[in-house]
Amino acid sequence: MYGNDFSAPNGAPDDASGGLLGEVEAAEAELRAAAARGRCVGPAPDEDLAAYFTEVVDAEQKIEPRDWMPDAYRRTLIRQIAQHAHSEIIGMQPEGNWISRAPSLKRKAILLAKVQDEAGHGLYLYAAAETLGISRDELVQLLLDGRQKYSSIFNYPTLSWADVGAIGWLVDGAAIVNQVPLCRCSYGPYARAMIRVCKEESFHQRQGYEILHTLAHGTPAQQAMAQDAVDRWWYPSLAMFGPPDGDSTHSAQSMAWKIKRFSNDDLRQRFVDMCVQQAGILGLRIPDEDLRWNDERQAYDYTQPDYDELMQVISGNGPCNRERMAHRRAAHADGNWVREAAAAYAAKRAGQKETVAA
Ligand code: FAQ
Repeated sequence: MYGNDFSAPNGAPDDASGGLLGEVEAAEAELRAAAARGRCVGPAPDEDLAAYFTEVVDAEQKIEPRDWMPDAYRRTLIRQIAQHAHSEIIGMQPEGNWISRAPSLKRKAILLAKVQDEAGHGLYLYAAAETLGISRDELVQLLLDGRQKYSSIFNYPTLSWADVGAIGWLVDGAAIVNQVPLCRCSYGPYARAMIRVCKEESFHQRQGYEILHTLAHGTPAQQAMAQDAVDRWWYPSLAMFGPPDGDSTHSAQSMAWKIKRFSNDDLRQRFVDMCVQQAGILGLRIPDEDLRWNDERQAYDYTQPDYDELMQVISGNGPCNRERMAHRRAAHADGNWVREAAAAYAAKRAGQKETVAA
């Protein structure tokens, strides 16, 4: 973990992600324990492969790239991991927009490091997807052709410096709530990538929380800027968890395969409950008149996001979809010479090794 340069105010959770980091550590310990248990050596020669797959999943062990897996399981993982990787890469744009305008050298350095981390997350995830038999080049091409998705949230604009705080607190916060259970995903390479990603996301959420805390305790203009950012990012952040359970096409099967561990609505609820407490400490208001504690459910009642808007954004009609994709395509074209040079260098090195071996 990164250093701890921010003392949480009285009553704030030590970990701005609401103790989720402890769950990541527990998942990491479980991964090690699963590897140490019996059945991870592969099926016997005459064993039914589908039965072996089910047994491994039921026993909370990990499916590894060498293992047989149903085609639909492989396709689901490629879809989800690729969408996740693309989100990390496109997700660099809204905050990257503020690197040169961050209010101090310290803020600039922190934001630069955070945006670089997102690139790193994209790389871990593309690498995890490659273990399923598809290349990173193919995945990138699918994104550029508009045949694979990325998260709806990155199609909203960052209008003020406070938006960088709101992205950290709410967007990274939603990302962690969604991703901590993925540390226990049945596919080993994805679970392992998520453990590292979640540890870093926890730092990201904390930096956003600290930006908002500073603004919310600053001048009236700074307070207003922080509140305006939370007002604009709240509902798009709720929508990140996907359609409501009744409309989620993949949840039931993904949960049966232990790729997803909780439904979209369960995770959304967990996020709301976590944010209400933190908003109180920040001194910011969640923009929902109907938000109130429900004693019977032991959870907050809240207003759902606009799912028609989510579908519009997913289908390419959000405020910034065209701009984000145009930027990504231009960056890809600009980077062509780097890929060519790297390939030529790798070919040269391979040639040298052959000569030495001969
Ligand atoms: N945006 O049946 P479900 C981050 C699609 S990373 C776009 O419920 P599923 C870090 C879904 O793909 C954020 N599309 O689907 C960061 C499906 O379409 P398809 C990304 C969405 O997969 C922070 C259809 O709707 N995180 O933020 C969205 O079971 C700051 C039906 O939906 C991940 O990708 C959406 N919000 O559940 C970076 C986490 N929601 O493929 C930079 C991994 C749904 O059939 C800065 N992914 N769709 O055409 C997941 O956990 C899941 O894929 C869900 C969706 C929960 C997103």
